[in-house]
Amino acid sequence: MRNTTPKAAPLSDEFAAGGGLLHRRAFLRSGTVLATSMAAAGLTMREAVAADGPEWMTKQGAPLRPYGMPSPFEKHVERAVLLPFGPVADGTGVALTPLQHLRGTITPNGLHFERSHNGVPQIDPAKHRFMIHGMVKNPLEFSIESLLRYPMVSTVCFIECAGNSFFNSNLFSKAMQVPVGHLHGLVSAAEWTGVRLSTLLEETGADVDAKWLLAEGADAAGMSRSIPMEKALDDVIVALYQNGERIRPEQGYPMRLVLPGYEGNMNVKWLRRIKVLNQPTYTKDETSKYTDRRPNGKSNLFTYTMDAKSTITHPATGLKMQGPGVYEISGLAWSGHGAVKRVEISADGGNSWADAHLEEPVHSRSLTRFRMLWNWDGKPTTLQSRTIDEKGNTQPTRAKWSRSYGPGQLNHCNAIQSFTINPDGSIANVFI
Ligand SMILES: Nc1nc2c(c(=O)[nH]1)N[C@H]1C(S)=C(S)[C@@H](COP(=O)(O)O)O[C@H]1N2
Ligand SMILES: [Mo]
Repeated sequence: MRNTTPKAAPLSDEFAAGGGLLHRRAFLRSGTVLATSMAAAGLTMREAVAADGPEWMTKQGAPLRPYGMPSPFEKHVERAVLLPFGPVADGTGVALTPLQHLRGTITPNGLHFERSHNGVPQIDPAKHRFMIHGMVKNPLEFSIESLLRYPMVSTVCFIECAGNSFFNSNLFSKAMQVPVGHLHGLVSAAEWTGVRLSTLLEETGADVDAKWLLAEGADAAGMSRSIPMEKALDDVIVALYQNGERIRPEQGYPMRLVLPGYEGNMNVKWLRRIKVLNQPTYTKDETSKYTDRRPNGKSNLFTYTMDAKSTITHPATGLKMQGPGVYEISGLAWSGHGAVKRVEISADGGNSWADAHLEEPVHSRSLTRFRMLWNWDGKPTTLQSRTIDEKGNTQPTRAKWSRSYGPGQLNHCNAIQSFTINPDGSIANVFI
């Protein structure tokens, strides 16, 4: 993020809301210059071009290689690995997407977040089998080779862990000062390609009163969840490809379920079987875990859809301001209910709001990039964003979200994220 000094102060009609939020046209009018002036460096353009080229123009570059890797100068761009039980259980935990270092809407495969309950199994695709059994007419076993012969579909969607944003949940009474990737990086988006689950269920056939499925993974956690038949027949994919290449081991190689919009936990990785049933199974992952505490002490079961949500990623914790001036605020918005319709930004702690620009295409149930121009006057300022999705869902303040659940509630936190920009350029996570 670079600061710029506008040549002209914004006109009053260029402000979109309080705290310095600007309409997009203000950037053009201000004649903002982001680059270094060559005149200031004492060079004419002719002298600068005639001077010796950079060092890397003087020798042959690195040889061609079979699989590309990021530049060594980007080493700091990596997932944050958090192991709640320490190194004794290093397959249990999360690896969070570094949102503060990414500017697009699709997560590179090496940076897709990971949530695993008992490590990543190394599965030989030649030996892997996927079964559909239970209340079906024709139980079937599929090899990867056979699955690759079915007609495929692709869906661009996010996967979000129900526990995403846990640092802002009722587990914490104080806002944690960690990068935005730690705060909200249990969400990633990819283009998933595979076979519709409905295509495979058509082949096995299902009894008329079969209303539920049990999906189980081939990891040491044997992670399993119940899935309503209605969702299975609607848009669930048995995915084999992630952004065009075969799914990464961390994401479920050689195959996983993708349930667009539903909580991450149900997207069973390393999928080995689906049992067709007439009732849910009440597995450990849908009873002791992934249930929601109500204020009255009871719990909600089967809260599938991930709510409308957003976070600013630039500027955000993990980054630093470069002085007063014009910045582009940018961030990510999403909703498990459908497409993001609007994103509003506030630069005065929620007193006034203005619509951000949404980057096209806006995919239903995927990450949408929003942008808004902002003139920071160098004073303490609190930035917020809130999504309004196509069904009218939006985000509560953190105080309201916190009250609507019981103590210790961790999952499904879609509270508005607030970042305070301090005069020294530091950025803080704050609870409002
Ligand atoms: N078999 C199996 N599937 C699993 C898990 C697991 O530990 N084992 N973790 C679940 C959880 S809690 C989430 S949030 C998503 C995470 O998917 P990702 O690691 O590809 O981001 O996978 C789900 N599927
Ligand atoms: Mo999760």
